[in-house]
Amino acid sequence: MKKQEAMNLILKRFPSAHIVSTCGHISRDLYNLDDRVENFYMVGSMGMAAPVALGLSLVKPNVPFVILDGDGSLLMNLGILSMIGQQGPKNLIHVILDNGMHESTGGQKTVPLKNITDIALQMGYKFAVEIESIEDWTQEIPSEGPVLIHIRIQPRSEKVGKRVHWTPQEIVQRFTNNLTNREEIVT
Ligand SMILES: Cc1ncc(C[n+]2csc(CCOP(=O)(O)OP(=O)(O)O)c2C)c(N)n1
Repeated sequence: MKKQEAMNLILKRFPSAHIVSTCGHISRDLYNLDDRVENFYMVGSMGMAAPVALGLSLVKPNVPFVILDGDGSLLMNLGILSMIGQQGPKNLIHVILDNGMHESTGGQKTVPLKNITDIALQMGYKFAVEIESIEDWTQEIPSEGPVLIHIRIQPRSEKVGKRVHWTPQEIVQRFTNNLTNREEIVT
């Protein structure tokens, strides 16, 4: 599956979720696909999208959150799986876009993510699924979490889109302004 296809599936399945995306091309791709006020583009800090989203999901338990993580970013902070599993936020969906590399910095190979769905379940996630192709997506993905969706994506074949033009301060400002007024559950 292409990264853009995977992102479109996620946006369609969780249309009203606030999304915290990891640094590099994943945030850049989300920005170019759909620059919503509900997007929090994590600038610079690999491995920190998931902890930020965990904190938000605990403070705003009635708002759905999605993490768009990379395999490299998750590996940078694998311990977050145990923290999310232990805290058990029902409103948190953790998506790993796994291209087997650090695409953003030139394509250096990552250590392969094996059985990450089993590990997540052992850690306390309520549901975990590995997706190889669009056909796999037909199965029911629950919206009550914590859920882990491990999507294997192809290396990029097209040019990467433009950089996020918002400053980190602007990203925080528009995201939090929007979130402050948001309390209802809509998945
Ligand atoms: C702690 C830290 N180390 C290194 C970097 C540099 N860096 C930015 S994005 C990236 C690769 C991210 O890989 P992955 O999460 O797999 O996403 P992909 O680039 O493949 O989309 C690296 C190494 C960083 N931002 N933070």
